[in-house]
Amino acid sequence: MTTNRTFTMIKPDAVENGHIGSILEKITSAGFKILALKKTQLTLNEAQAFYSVHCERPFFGELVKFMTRGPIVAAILEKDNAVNDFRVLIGVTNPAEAAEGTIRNLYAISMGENAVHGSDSDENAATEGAFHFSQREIF
Ligand code: IDP
Ligand code: MG
Repeated sequence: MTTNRTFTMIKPDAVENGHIGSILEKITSAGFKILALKKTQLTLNEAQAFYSVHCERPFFGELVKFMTRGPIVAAILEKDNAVNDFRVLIGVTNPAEAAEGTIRNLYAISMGENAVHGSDSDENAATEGAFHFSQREIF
């Protein structure tokens, strides 16, 4: 089943560098509707839980430290084919290889500090959205 929803975070690097507005503009211009939106900051435990699939990877410690160092903006987005279309809009993980005009190409700094998160499946989009938002925060 496809939900037509995905989940994103504007990561601490992009928030620090003043890119919240530009990134939200790219997202809505690409046809995504914002169903839920908040600025928040992950605790260490929350970041470890959110990224638990990566816990064996060598960059896990660095990732958790980065993701907790400052506020993020979390959002649930809706569009036909949301998960795949959003991955195209943000570009690949390494901004040096991200296609021209993608959010990571425009705003990311490095493989780790890559401006935005995008869910990789409908199932993870639902789990990640529920991690950050209660039902009464989704419209
Ligand atoms: P994705 O965000 O494009 O789906 P994943 O492989 O799921 O990429 O990795 C999750 C996050 O972990 C990345 O967005 C990035 O912030 C970080 N990351 C991935 N690979 C590396 C790395 O080799 N060094 C440092 N950080 C990394
Ligand atoms: Mg991923």
